Amino acid sequence: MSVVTVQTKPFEGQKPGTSGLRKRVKVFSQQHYTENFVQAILSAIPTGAQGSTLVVGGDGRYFSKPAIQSIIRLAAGNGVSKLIIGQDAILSTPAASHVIRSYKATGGILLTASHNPGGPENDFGIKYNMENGGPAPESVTDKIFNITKDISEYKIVEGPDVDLSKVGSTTFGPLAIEIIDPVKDYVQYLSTIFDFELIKAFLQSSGFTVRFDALHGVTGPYGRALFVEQFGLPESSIQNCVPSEDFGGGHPDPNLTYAKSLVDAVEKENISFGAASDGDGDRNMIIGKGAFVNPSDSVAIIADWAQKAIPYFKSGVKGLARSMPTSGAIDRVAKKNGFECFEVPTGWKFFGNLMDAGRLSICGEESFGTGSDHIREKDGLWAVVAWLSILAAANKEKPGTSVSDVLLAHYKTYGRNFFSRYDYEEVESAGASAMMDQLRSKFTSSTFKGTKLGEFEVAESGDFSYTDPIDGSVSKNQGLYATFADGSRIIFRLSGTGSAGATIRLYVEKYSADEAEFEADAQVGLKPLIEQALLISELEKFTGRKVPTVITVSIHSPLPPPPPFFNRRTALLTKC
Ligand code: VG1
Ligand code: CO
Repeated sequence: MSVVTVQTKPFEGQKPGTSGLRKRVKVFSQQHYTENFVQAILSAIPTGAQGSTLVVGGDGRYFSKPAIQSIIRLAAGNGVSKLIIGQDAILSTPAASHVIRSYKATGGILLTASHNPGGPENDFGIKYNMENGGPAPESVTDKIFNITKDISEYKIVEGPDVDLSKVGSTTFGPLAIEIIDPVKDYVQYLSTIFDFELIKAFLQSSGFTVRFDALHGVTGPYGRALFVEQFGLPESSIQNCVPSEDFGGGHPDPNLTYAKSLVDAVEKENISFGAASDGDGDRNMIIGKGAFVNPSDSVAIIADWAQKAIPYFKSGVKGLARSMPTSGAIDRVAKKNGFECFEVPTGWKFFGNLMDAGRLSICGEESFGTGSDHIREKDGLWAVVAWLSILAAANKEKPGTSVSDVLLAHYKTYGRNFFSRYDYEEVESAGASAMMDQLRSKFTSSTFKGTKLGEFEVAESGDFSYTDPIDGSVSKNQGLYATFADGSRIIFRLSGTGSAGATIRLYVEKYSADEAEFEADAQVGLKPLIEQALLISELEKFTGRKVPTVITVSIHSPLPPPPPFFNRRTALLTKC
């Protein structure tokens, strides 16, 4: 088997976004498209592809199988020593992060478009993770993009497809291949972080019931291993746990719209605890009967309970962090407990340096992402088991404590950060950019401070810029924010994970220490703020959109029924 050099031409737009390159399958399946991008990744590996060990896996979505065979040929052509591949091309994003770290690999190539739908008409994605197990920083993704802009050839070794269905070792020409069980190492690792025996005893003895929904994504086998095999729960405690290439035709996004069958089951069957995960297993949603845990609250609550409920944190919490648009609930936990707290741009890649430097233990994003320094990706099942640990600990103190009780107790101690996000998906790119440009000129003007938007007086505003405290790298233009005199905020940013057009995200937040408001509907309290945001942005004028495609609301109500107003798609629905 000898190395063959294949001539190619650059494709436009191979720029990795918030988390890798995401495009329609039709785009990825063009001749040379995937090969160009993978060659750019291999050429951009800081220590070189030659002699490296790479982990390869993903959420198993449509097009993963041909893509992985291309990666094998390219890896061999570029002198990679060894590939560690999840059986059947499967490895959840958190499990891949763990495998990279525990096998001391050079990095990893992850085949996923996360929560985006899959199938021939939908999305595929590829991203590169570094030797710390975390997503490549901007310096590396910029290098990848630059290479794609003038790539003229790539190197492969030709040969037959490799059978990925059996665990064990094989070779492809000069390349060693190890096919691993995608679930075993990860579940074993979680058992060292949490007290599985305690959780099991609580679930077996308290009458507390659980339903986990993998939404046909990659976490199905992981969920079965945890809930059925480890915690001894019945089969009825899991649903949609067989991974499918098109996620059963659904949208593997754990929110109250796409995990509706879970929400309905929790309400109708009186289930105490419901949880769901996204296509690649890094996001999570936590609900109880009549209660939805907003992700910004979830990370704050996990941080608050960590030392007493999770063995991994018994020796201490090093620091906390959140992405900029995530509500300030976690900041309050940090302040009370004397923990350092960081605000980073959107995207998990910004947490890694802080973790590597030993300054960050627990962090999260408002977009259903929660995690810790046990790996370098957000981790859906980790968050679910963290919540079960909290509930086990809370029930030890006071039997009968529900998800709803945990939420209310938290608000009573810290007050409540009301939060909502409006998404305007697949709007025309030019209009979205023009809207952001005019807003940028307002938000960055020196005269904006002190002006009034309705009842809200601007205290601070700008285009968020982040200087990494560890390596000093600067990330500019990370979102337009305005903070008002009463502490509330509005934020606008463009999504970096969409595969067509532009998606505008509007985030609003308001704090209340008034106990009488703790169970209120966030949508009502946030309305004046949302109105001002829409006025100042002139969103309708620039985009033609009257209503968002998705609304995520932070709401807590101890009374059923919770949906359908939590997070809904309106008539403008374009994707499903
Ligand atoms: C979105 C979320 C962001 C998250 C990213 C990847 O990015 O807002 O918080 O880190 O998705 O999540 P954007 O640029 O579209 O707002 V995942 O689970 O899709 O890897
Ligand atoms: Co994901």
